[in-house]
Amino acid sequence: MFLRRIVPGLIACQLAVALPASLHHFKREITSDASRLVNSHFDYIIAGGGLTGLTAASLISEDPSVSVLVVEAGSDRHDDPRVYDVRTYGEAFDTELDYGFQSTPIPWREGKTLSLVAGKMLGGSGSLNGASWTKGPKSQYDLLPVLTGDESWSFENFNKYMLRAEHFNAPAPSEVAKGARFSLSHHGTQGPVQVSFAKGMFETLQLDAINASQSLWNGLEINTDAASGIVNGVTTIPNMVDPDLTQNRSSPYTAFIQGRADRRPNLTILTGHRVIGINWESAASQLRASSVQIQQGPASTPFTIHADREVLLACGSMQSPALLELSGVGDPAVLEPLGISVVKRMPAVGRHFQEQTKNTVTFQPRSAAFHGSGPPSAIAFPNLQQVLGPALAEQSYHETLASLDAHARFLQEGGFIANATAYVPVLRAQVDNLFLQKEAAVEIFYTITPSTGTVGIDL
Ligand SMILES: Cc1cc2nc3c(=O)[nH]c(=O)nc-3n(C[C@H](O)[C@H](O)[C@H](O)COP(=O)(O)OP(=O)(O)OC[C@H]3O[C@@H](n4cnc5c(N)ncnc54)[C@H](O)[C@@H]3O)c2cc1C
Ligand SMILES: *[C@@H]1O[C@H](CO)[C@@H](O)[C@H](O)[C@H]1NC(C)=O
Ligand SMILES: *[C@@H]1O[C@H](CO)[C@@H](O)[C@H](O)[C@H]1NC(C)=O
Ligand SMILES: CC(=O)N[C@H]1CO[C@H](CO)[C@@H](O)[C@@H]1O
Repeated sequence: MFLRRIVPGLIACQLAVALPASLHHFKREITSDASRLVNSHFDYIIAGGGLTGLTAASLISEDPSVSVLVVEAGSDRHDDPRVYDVRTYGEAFDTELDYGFQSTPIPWREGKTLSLVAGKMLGGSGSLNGASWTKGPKSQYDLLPVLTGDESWSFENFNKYMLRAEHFNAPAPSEVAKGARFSLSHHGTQGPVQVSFAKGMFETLQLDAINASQSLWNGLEINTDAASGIVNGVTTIPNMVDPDLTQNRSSPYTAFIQGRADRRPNLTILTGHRVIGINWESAASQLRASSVQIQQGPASTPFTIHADREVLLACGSMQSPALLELSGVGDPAVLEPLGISVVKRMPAVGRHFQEQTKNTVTFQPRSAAFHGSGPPSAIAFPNLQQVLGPALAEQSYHETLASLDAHARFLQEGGFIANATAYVPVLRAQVDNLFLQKEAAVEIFYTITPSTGTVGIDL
């Protein structure tokens, strides 16, 4: 899941030679009023003020000699309890804080659709997510250099930045007694994102769940710190929340903008406006993103803001590709029937989308003594040998390998991927990682919800 979070996040459209810096400049502000911005110039325009957009805005605007504009479709909702109180997880879904995307009907779910939650507000999905501080397995990051030939995508390199983002608050002895475990060497302490164990950590039920996981999945060990890059095991995880009693969400907005980028006169955040297109200039057969079209609502008049250096796309994994397609970058077979003229042929744009599958099972426990207020933090990450048993895992491995080519063709025929032949090695690397490297294959998150009196699992 973490791979999905990082990789598609930031697409630098085009790096151009530095043009003279803008003559206009503004105080750092968050505004929904675009009147002064129409036709203005910024060095960098970031489309989307979610996790990626606000992180990039905070880092780029550290240099006072450049101007940065973030355009965010949603509004600033950091004072809404559905946003700042992570214990209300889920209450923002299917509300005005969520785009409420639906999948196409799924044949193998009797034609039913699936909801794809995506946050529509400053902070994006980073303002409504579960706030779990987890990382993917090191062995999976380390597949990226193998597949791309670029060493800079290794876990070790990624982890430098993950550590730099983090401000870890070590658990109190009382939290350790409830199962909080950590090893300081796997945490950063100087970054803006507050990472803390739940003050209202559930005790008995979570310790029972950890114990039950170990007896159910043979060989599942207690993982002392899932932030190490070793994920397989059962553990308790910290959350992106402030360490004080309020346990406010440490969101992309509160961590990267509020307090931190406050005194940045060259940073402007325009909320309540969508980027609806990128305008291109061509020079020496290179395309350069020179400005963006912006619109407040479907009935309002679009206007232009100029990007003297770069346009960065940070609209999330669903909407960044859509914006590229609206701007003429994609598969001609998709764009032409829609009357979009093709600026650059890139058949993979809008494909290769993988959502994290999720099922939730809840039930009423025999005793409603929850001993805590949450958020819940016990997770088991068994591997396939533990879930299936060694014999069935071995059999499934061979069956899966035998079906890879056909599966890749099925994905290409359905339009899910651009090129089956190129995709087989990617699938093979994932399958070998799960079966041979015995990497964690399932996330079993133990949910405990005092407000509904239920316990359960998300998996
Ligand atoms: C339900 C849920 C639970 C999750 N739980 C966790 C968790 O516990 N821990 C964890 O680490 N991660 C979790 N994640 C994942 C994490 O939140 C995302 O990976 C992360 O937010 C992705 O960052 P992003 O910048 O790509 O997109 P986002 O944060 O979604 O930001 C995209 C932004 O772009 C804006 N936008 C879109 N289109 C336009 C446009 N055309 N013009 C202007 N603005 C636009 C959107 O309004 C949004 O604010 C969860 C995600 C979801 C959906
Ligand atoms: C927690 O967030 C709320 C809403 O933004 C805010 O009013 C309150 O001051 C915050 N508490 C702390 C300690 O920051
Ligand atoms: C875990 O389970 C074992 C065996 O069922 C039991 O002996 C032990 O007391 C349990 N530990 C906890 C912390 O519940
Ligand atoms: C590029 C740009 O807009 N720079 C401005 C940043 O803010 C300072 C202080 O207001 C101005 O002097 C710069 O011109």
